[in-house]
Amino acid sequence: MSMTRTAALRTVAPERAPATHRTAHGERATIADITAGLLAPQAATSPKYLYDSLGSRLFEAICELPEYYPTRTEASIFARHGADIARRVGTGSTLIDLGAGNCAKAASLFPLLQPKQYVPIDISREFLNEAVGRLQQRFPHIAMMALALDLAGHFALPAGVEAQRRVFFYPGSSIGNFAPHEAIAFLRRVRENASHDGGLLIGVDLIKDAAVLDSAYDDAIGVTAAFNLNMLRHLNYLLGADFDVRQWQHVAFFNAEESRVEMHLEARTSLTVQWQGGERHFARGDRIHTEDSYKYTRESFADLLAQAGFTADGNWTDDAGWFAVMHARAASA
Ligand code: AVI
Repeated sequence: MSMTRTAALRTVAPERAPATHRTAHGERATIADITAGLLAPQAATSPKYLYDSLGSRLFEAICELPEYYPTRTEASIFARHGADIARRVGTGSTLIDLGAGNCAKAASLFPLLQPKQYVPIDISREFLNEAVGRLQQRFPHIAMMALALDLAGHFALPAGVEAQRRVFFYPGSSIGNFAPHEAIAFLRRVRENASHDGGLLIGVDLIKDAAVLDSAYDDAIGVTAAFNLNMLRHLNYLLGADFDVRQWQHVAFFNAEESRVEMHLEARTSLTVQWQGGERHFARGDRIHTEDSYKYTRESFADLLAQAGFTADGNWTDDAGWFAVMHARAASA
């Protein structure tokens, strides 16, 4: 993953302190996971560590940037094609929101989709409960059941979730933060939890001109750079590490061969990072690979859906063909 915002950690990283005074706040498994990535020949970290509380707020700011087209383009597709999408999905479903956060995207579709039950899933219970409490007042006729679940591994929906007409909602192109084989594995787990008459409504970012992609992930005022660099503060907190953020720079580019935007943090100078139980030297120009954001064509994503046990059944896009909302049905076994 895994990593999508679904697994956002929502922790708070304190200001930088000398390594000797630092304490690791991460759980043992987290520390082992990050250490293995930092010591790998090509240093890498899971993008889930981008999302401490500041990281989550920086991501919200990214969504408002003129360069970051996915959020507004997806919203424009729902605004323009909402009635058609609702006809395909059907009303009266059990709408299961994967990585719901503040539930705003799903809530904007309630008038069209008129779900019978709404099941938002997020890793943070407090965050969800607050959002669902407010939503239930606005839509008292929709049954709501908030679930705090980590979707990184196998998951099973509890008995209180209606078994019929389960429609999984996964907007925002978060699926792109999985490598394709991980995306298939994740969507297979979703398929296992879908009823025979269930489906999936998903946002997919499409391949486009490299210049558009490069600037979407390296904006003029540096919000995405701050989002990426903030991971180092988070790692300092989780590992008790002594990353000096000023010694690193944000690098992002479209890798056409892999069909993904890559984000890296690059050492601006020769340096050594220490943390509890490890250290690594980085030469000037060495990088830590922090995120991939895969881009698809509608055809290649339909193929991926088929490999996960879904049959593509309708898609909607914007005039420029930059983003797609796709609907798929659970294919019969
Ligand atoms: C959350 N996810 C879909 C974003 C993306 O576009 O891959 C995360 C992001 N990374 C940099 N900018 C936005």
